[in-house]
Amino acid sequence: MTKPGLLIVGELPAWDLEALSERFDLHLYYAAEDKAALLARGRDTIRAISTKGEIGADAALMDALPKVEIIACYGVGYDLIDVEAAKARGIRVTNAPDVLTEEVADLAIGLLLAAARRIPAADAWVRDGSWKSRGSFPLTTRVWGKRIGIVGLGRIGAAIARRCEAFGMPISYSARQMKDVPYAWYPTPAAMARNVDILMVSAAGGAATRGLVDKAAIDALPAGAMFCNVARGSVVDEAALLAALRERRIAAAGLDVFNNEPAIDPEFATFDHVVLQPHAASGTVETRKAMGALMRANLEAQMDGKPLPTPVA
Ligand code: 8YV
Repeated sequence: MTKPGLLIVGELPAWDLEALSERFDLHLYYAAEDKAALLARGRDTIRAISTKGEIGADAALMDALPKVEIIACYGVGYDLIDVEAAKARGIRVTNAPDVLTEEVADLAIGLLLAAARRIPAADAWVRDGSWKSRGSFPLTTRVWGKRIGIVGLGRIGAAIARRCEAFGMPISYSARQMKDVPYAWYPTPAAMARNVDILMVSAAGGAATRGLVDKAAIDALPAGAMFCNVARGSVVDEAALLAALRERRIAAAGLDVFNNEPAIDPEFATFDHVVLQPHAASGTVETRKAMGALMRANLEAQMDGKPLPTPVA
């Protein structure tokens, strides 16, 4: 029996490609020099697309592959998949929620500690001999006990909040609706910002949250506040963030996500009070294996005519 075609839009680990190749005929879009030719070749046989949160899938891709039945996202955020276009074409969409929640929350706390305690700079201080030649590293900033405001208290935001409880941090959150949690609620990041020492962004991306952390929110942060984003660059007014970093109104920041990844605004790399990550919050072997397995389960369920484990459309 011929295997159904699967378009792999973004690079996946070898273990996923190997497992997927048992059920599918793989078309590696990311590796193809002539992408149009690859799509033309697969036009009649490609029945599924695997994509990533940071790549998505647009209507033009769907139109190039009229036999596609499912787009499976290797990630929880599917904001770059044109879900309306998929629905209009009868294409199912799935994501990979839950399996990465705790991992992303871990990196959020790690970024916060790394930025506040200047862990990368202190590491360099030891390596380059500054400890010996210049003495003690300059004093840094405390994290435990500081007031944190979490933008978006979904699965990941709640996992970050649980960790912050252990750090003795008074917790606030901004969300459209108040939730049944023992934390202070604000309807917007701007309303919350003046009352926190740390702003942590963990809201889903997409049109509904574009620029949610606006200039008003960033400018309302107390002088010396800290900032962290493990969500999407699009959720934050990046020009306002850059201005606050430039003027050191934000004293430390940990950023995993940006606009225009991976060609991010080069000014971020000029700041010594910012710790940068290459959109890696879910990037452990354990979690990526779980994400890959869930994506495969969705793809295989569609081919077998079974209910999809984690559909979003
Ligand atoms: C990426 C993410 O998808 O899950 C998400 O929404 O942003 C990440 O987990 C991951 O980098 C896989 O490409």
